Amino acid sequence: MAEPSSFFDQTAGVHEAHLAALRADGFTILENAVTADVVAAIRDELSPYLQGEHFGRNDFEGFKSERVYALLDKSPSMTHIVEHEDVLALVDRLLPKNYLLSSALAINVHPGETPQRFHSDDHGNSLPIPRPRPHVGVSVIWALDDFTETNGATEIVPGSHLWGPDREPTESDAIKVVMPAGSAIVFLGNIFHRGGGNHADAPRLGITPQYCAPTYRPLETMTLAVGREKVRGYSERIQALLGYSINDPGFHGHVNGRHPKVLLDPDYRGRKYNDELPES
Ligand SMILES: O=C(O)CCC(=O)C(=O)O
Repeated sequence: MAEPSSFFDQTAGVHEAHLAALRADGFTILENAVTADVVAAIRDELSPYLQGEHFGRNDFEGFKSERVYALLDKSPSMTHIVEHEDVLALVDRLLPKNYLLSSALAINVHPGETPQRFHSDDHGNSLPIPRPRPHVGVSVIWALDDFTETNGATEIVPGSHLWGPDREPTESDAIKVVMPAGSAIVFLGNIFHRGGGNHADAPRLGITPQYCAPTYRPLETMTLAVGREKVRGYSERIQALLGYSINDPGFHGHVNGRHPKVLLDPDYRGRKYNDELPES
């Protein structure tokens, strides 16, 4: 499989430009960030789960949208997007160290689906912090089909991460995220957005890995959702994102007083978060 290119290496300063866009507008788009081979491999691995059996159970999930969760338990190729180096380079700058993978799900929006309600992904609006509030998560939506004007492209409300408590989004505030398959929108967890309605004649498949600050509970309990045998086969970075990590300062995330990686490797003796501490 051809390696996806890193556009950050191609043009000096592109990384900073994406960060500036994220801070000002709340989102940025990475066009053609994985190859068609990666898109095809993920589609292939997901196809057994996209047979019309997992439609949403409420209006938010979408009665005409298939939702498949725990993707790292189902599709090994998902690692290409979950630990995509350009995405993580941005998330590294936007979330505290030791951030976690909060969610990784597929959303296949079928024809006839209606728009979702506007929402933010990081659940921070349930905190006793008035808007505008800091983001506590970063979301990514990868297009596995072209996202078009008509097929249910994500709709985002530019700048709404900076809005105060007296403003709620309306349809006219939103723009459609039109992008070719293999592209991704990266957005702050406190920005308003929604899945669009699909008026086309074919489904629209998107994958959304979401990352959260390590002090928040991930949406999916990844240490339970992804089988340990599968986790053993993943990179250290993915293992850490799934929760086999310890947060600094302190001891946040330990298992019986030990680093959770002992559950993957009983001989693991690495000490927590800080290389200067002795092994434990
Ligand atoms: O599928 C999409 O475009 C967005 C879905 C979404 O925002 C969600 O379900 O939280």
